[in-house]
Amino acid sequence: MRILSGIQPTGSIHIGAYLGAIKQWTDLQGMGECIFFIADLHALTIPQNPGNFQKQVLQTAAELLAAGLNPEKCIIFAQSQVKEHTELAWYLNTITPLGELERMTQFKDKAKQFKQNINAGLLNYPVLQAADILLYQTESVPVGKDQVQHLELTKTIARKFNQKYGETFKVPEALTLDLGAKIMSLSDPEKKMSKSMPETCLFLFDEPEVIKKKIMSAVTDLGKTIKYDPVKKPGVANLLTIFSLFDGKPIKEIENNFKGKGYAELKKQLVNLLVLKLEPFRRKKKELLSREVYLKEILEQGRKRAAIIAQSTMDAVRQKMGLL
Ligand code: AQP
Repeated sequence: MRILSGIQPTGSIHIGAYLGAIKQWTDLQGMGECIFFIADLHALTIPQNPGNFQKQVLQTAAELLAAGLNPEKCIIFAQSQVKEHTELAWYLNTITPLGELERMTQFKDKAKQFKQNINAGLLNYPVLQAADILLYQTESVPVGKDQVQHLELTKTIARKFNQKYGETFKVPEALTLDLGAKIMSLSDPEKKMSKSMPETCLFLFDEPEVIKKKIMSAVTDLGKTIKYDPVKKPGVANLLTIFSLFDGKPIKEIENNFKGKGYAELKKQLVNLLVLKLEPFRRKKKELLSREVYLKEILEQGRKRAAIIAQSTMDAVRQKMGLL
């Protein structure tokens, strides 16, 4: 089975992306042919500083390795290094209805957030994402819940291409978790934890004092009972989800352990758990950041392996479309 997913180099990895997607990636390594990439082309749809961009990509590579990706068990590369992504995106653009792109929730959110820069790339983002996935004949895409709508569009595009030009692409499936597919913001538990609002995120590499500050000030509610109820108690439910996923214990058991105890106690124990569990990530990231040559070599090896698969798909695509 071929498994593929990506992450944008737009900031440090937060526990939302880790629990929703990257933890799945590390668990899937070795179970199939895994391809993970740094989506630097997608990141260009919001303003980036060219002087710092390369460093951001290398930092994301270091963070992915620190989070548990193993280059001996998966292919890791930077999206812009395999030119076939943009070529296929163009072809797919020609069969993607504009209306489908305009109704994408992420486009509508980003267009509101970046009013001064509603560029065509922001609208076409899901087409590039479809190209990323279809280029590798991917079967399974481990992602957070926020990406499911884009995955549905990818399936529509794949079917449309196959219908129009003959069977070419595998139709992929999203792989989302029952628990953790959408980790919520610490300051507004009705919204997704998101790195474009860094103050509401807990990053995988935050120092103990920062973890303490962010968790102790997480928004809960006026009640007292520690109960998993995402509708009535979204803040507490979010903290319980994070607790359960890092501790490996079912939510029910955690609820029982906190019977008769208050929110402050839940937060205190969650801080202790996170300080302990995140320590190896911090340590590995520091070590990897000092090894720039090694990081570049991993990305180069990944590029070479990815390019072989990408070129083979593109030979078939060009032929099917009747190009020279
Ligand atoms: N809060 C989340 N809960 C669960 N999964 C999440 N993912 C992101 N946020 C959460 C999943 O992480 C993977 C990488 O996502 P990305 O590179 O697209 O990250 P992002 O969406 O740029 O990160 P943010 O924080 O969501 O940034 P902005 O502010 O741009 O919206 C994906 O599989 C994603 O589903």
